[in-house]
Amino acid sequence: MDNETFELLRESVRRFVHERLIPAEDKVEHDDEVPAGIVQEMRELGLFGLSVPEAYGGIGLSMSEEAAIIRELTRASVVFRSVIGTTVGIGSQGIVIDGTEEQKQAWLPRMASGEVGASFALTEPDAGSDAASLQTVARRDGDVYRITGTKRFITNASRAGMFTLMARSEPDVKGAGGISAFIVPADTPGISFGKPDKKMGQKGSVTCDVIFDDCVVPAANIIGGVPGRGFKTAMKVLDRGRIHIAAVAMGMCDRLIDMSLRYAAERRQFGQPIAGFQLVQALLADSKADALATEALMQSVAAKFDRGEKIGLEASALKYFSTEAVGRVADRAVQIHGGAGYMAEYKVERFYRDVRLLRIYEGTSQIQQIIIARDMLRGLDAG
Ligand code: COS
Repeated sequence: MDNETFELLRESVRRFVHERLIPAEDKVEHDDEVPAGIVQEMRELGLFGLSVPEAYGGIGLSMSEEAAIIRELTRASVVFRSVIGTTVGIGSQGIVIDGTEEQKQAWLPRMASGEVGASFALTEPDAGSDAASLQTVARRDGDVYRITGTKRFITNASRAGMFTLMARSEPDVKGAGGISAFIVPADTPGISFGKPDKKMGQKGSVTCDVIFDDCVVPAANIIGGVPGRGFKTAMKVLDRGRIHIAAVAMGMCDRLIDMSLRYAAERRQFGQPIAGFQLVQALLADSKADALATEALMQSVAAKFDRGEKIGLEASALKYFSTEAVGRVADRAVQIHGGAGYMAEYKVERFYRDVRLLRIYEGTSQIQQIIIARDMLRGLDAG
């Protein structure tokens, strides 16, 4: 995208955040729902199509550009990002990265317009961090597969028009090699939903179990058309998703630092603004250092991704660092706000709870550490 058009997009997202999203934050928290009017405005802004290539009706941003827009968007409560998150990220990218031309044409334009939401169905009751141990079965039956299993904590499941679903299609192959990624339309008979999950934070984002009971899906719906490659597709999607999550952490760092700075400058104790005290300044400075380090790492990893280079280790390091960093920033924001930081009215306690999830979803901090260390050790083996 040329610079001028990109800046226009960034500016309209910035305006949307300040004029529409931040004023709606309390209502979303209270109602546990993002208003339909705001979802519609997100469609009109093209936010569902950020990552869909222009050839398929999207805006076709590079990863660096997408990260910048997501950073802008998540200066409002991260719940708003969650509305588009799975369609822009993990739900659609399997098709973008590994899909056949027919699959791209069939699904991407409708995702880009926001007509069809996409969800990513990998996690199961007994397969979280150990994704390759998933048990959902896809049994071949002529030209179709019959899918049976339960997926857990599936974001936007109830809003989705399709699932990118990982299931075990090769009964004789254990582990990762036996898994295929399927496109499962949400209106396929046999799909039902569990109760909406009650969560620590992120009120207004929707997650629940999805139960697939003998769902019949054409064999042509295997992403890329070749069975047994679904785990790799999921891992590629997550590599990219981890850069996107770092942008979410970045946006929330910006917001929390801004709130902390303003509060410290206004709040007076001992006859002066608390920002005048060096112990408060230390908290502000540490948060700024965390944010700048996140920004630098995010930009370099996104640029490397855009150059088509291998980024597995870097994406994990970025996700690990940025989400731990925003956790520290949120904790300091509560501390700077003192008693007010513990009170719902000031929103800091809410954001503190909201960002806790960032260290868990799309791979826990501990999984990121494992990916980083394994890659380092592989480098040693290879000499
Ligand atoms: N890109 C492409 N291929 C990849 C890959 C990546 N980033 N990571 C792994 N693979 C490939 C491997 O090369 C291997 O292929 P071969 O057998 O042909 O060599 C295959 O996938 C299996 O990889 P591996 O042996 O590393 O799998 P493990 O079972 O050891 O698991 C982890 C790897 C732990 C990294 C993986 O299960 C994971 O990321 N878990 C977290 C899941 C997650 O983030 N869940 C969040 C829910 S979705 S919001």
